[in-house]
Amino acid sequence: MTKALILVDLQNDFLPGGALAVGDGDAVVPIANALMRGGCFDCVVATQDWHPADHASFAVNHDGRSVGDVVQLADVDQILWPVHCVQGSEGAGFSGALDVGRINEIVRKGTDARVDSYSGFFDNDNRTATGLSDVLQRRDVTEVHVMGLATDYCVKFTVLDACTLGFATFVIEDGCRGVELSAGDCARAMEEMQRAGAVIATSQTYLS
Ligand code: VGL
Ligand code: ZN
Repeated sequence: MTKALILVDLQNDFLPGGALAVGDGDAVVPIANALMRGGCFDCVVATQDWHPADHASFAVNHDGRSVGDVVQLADVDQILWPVHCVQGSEGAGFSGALDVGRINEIVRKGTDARVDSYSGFFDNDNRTATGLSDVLQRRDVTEVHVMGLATDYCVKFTVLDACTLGFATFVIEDGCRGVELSAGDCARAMEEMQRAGAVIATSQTYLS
């Protein structure tokens, strides 16, 4: 068994005060640090939402549309978001509290202006791979343990793809926080991940 810890989008824009803040998002950073220091994983991979300024998931890039509207992008429903995680910006940077020195690989996603990428593995149209699966394969990873932001978007789609790709997949529940646009989104996301074959875990399991 070769185990990877996957840290999803622990970036300033998803933390309190950020452009697309996830409630209590900063609470998961100490958990990520403890897990990295715990020595339980063979490698640590961090994903980074990394959009060009003209990205089509930004409401400002669509005339007459607002944040929360849904449009069609590459034939899939796309929720429009505030401008966030623009390549090279402060908001796209990792949390200053994150122990980035322990990250072995960084995979960037959402770099194509025309299509979004919630999953760390593939664009939302499922046509283009980000490179995460190659990184894991190169390191002979068989088990992925996923935590981060946001439960109901990037964590969920990363976990669902990991299951589809055949990785033994674990979600570290207390290491995740969600956007919760509608009440119950995070609970539904956890159920969906579990139904797809992911095991729901807590950070305690790794730290004791
Ligand atoms: C995310 C919305 C837009 C996420 C990224 O990291 O979950 N959510 N871009
Ligand atoms: Zn994004």
